[in-house]
Amino acid sequence: MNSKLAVLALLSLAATAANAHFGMVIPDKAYVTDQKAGTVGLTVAFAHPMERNGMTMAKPNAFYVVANGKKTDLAASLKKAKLFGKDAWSSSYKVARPGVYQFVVEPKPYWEPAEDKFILHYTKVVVPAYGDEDGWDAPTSAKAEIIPLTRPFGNWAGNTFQGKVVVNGKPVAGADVEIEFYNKAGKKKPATDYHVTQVVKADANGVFTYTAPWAGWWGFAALTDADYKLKQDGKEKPVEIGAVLWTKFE
Ligand SMILES: [Cu+2]
Repeated sequence: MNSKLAVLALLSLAATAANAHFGMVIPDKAYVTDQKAGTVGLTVAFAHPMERNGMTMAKPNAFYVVANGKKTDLAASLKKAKLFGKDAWSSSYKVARPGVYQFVVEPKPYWEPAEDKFILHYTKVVVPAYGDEDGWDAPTSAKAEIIPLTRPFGNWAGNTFQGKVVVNGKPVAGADVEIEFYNKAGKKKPATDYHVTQVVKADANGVFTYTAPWAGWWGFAALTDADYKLKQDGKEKPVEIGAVLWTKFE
């Protein structure tokens, strides 16, 4: 390869690195406080939230809510929607009782030719209702998840958030955690490509720490390699398992 091509190849590698994919499940309200406005609308998507690029999301394998120790299947509530011009999903759920509602999406594995692998982001958001706040750190049944160590709601911009990365019920030491702001209105302009995605590592116990600099929805994606492969065009390919948590800072 001549040097110009080499530089171009490096540039395209750099572009993918700065450009993280996130499973998304974003409620239209972060807290339910009023019975008259007890319905939560949800956007379910796969996107680059800081750069506002969508990716086409197939119908998820599973979508459910866990609250008061009970899991309720919401797959039938999913409707086609768009985010950043690409196929996404929407849902709505009427919250009738006090509780802490964990909405969980298990997508279909997404084939990413640029990275020669599948991406599978187990994604959740935690919405408290009517003053209840018990059980915000309860595990769901997802294969991979971030167990919050900081209550994942009612935080201020500038608060520090901690979570534990867990796959198959076990903490993942040293997991890479990518963090992005949901730049919904496009008002945040990253200073450089390096600023698009913030990166921290989990410690030996799978615990990571991040301080959100400004208000809004922030996504935390803990990335691990699956212990299995999936076939694409007859060849076995690696699978990136992401445990994603969205939380809002005010
Ligand atoms: Cu992508």
